[in-house]
Amino acid sequence: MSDKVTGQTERSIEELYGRDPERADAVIFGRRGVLQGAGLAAMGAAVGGAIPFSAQMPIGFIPAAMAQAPAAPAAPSAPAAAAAPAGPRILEFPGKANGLLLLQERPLVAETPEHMLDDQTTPFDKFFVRNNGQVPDPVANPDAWRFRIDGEVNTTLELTVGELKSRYASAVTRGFYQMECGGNGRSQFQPPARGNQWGNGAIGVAQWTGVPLRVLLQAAGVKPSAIYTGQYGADPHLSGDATRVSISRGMPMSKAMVDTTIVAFEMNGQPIPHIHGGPVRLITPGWAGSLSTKWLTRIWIRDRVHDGDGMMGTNYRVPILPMIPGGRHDDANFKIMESMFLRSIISSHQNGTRLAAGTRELAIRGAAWAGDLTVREVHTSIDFGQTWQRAEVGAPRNQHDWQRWTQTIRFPSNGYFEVWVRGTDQNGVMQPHVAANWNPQGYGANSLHRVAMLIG
Ligand SMILES: Nc1nc2c(c(=O)[nH]1)N[C@H]1C(S)=C(S)[C@@H](COP(=O)(O)O)O[C@H]1N2
Ligand SMILES: [Mo]
Repeated sequence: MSDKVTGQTERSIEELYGRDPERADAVIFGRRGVLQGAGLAAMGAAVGGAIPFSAQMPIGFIPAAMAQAPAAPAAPSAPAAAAAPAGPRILEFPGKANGLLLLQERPLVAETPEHMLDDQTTPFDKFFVRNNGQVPDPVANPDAWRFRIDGEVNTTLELTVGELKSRYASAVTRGFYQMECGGNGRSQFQPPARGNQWGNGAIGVAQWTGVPLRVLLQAAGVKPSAIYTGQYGADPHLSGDATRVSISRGMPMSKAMVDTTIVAFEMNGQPIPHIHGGPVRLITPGWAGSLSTKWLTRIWIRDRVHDGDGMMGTNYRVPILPMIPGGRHDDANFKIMESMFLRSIISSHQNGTRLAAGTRELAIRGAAWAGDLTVREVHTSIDFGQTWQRAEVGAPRNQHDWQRWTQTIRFPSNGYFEVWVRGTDQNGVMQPHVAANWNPQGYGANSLHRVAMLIG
């Protein structure tokens, strides 16, 4: 144990963890990887209480209490701003709930912290926002919005939103579908991967209403040469350069033809709000959110894998064979991501929750999901993974819904605990303790979610 920490204040440990987590870990846990003596006392002081399960506390983990910097208000007063820790700011946007985290202003990107994902159906005000370009101007008459399907089809199909709703009324379907950014969980990667540093909150489940893309493709007549979609929206490139597009992704025809891939015009029973891509957007549940093109203008059916912006190199691709984290990569070792990943969250309590002394029972709940798959089991642990208790897991309301789970946990004493949650998918695959399969753009980080709780 280095004397760098011994005898110093709790603040210095937090700072050390913030600055250099690996070194902090070595200093606090020492070479034997067990919390004891001064290290244990310093850790207890830093997390704010005794740690009943300290013997099980694993080396290599940053305590959840220190893992996330608290958010600061969007427009803090000058003195407060000077003192405020460097954390994400709070989004201020018309109609959005107070508490969404502003990750970027241009393009506008905002995350829903896990504890705000406590609704079975995510309402508009809590729904995360991810833009790659500018937000296009809203239109006066949404029903007059036009989009087309062209390329490898017998006849180009051009439709207004009004025509979509009236001509295909009998094909309209609705479902509770996951919308999850391909980079969800990215902040778990060490070394940090390129892109928005999402926690687990680039996810929302809304009820989406629309017409299956398959119905429109069949109306246009898909040629045998059709391989892939190439999708375009009306959002201008950030630079304002009209010859560039903000993002253009595509999917194989097999995904375009399933009934859950829809051309949607309603979110939670209302016209899709402008910021979420209204009047019309694609919803491609279970796969990366980038395939759910907002402000839809064109679906180009292609005779090859689409090569638009966001399709090439390491964009939305994951390594076939693991690579050295932070090391050089070879484009040939990457494959296009399809299904999103297994994740679970605790939504009933925020990281850093304080409970009254003597609290011994607590009802907790959350969500779990796995892209194209379902979640078979959810377990929680309060002793750093030594023992696990099975939660009650609800059924999805339809394919690509998330599953909500509930549980009552029991604490043996007062002190500092971390509630860990871990999902198991229908194939028996579990979430890892640490994000694996590192890749330059940070896809697929799905380590278990941890919430620190201090009793007394
Ligand atoms: N036209 C357009 N569609 C888009 C995007 C975009 O930048 N432009 N971002 C995509 C990405 S990366 C995600 S994760 C989802 C986010 O949808 P939301 O903002 O409604 O939550 O929209 C997708 N559709
Ligand atoms: Mo995304």
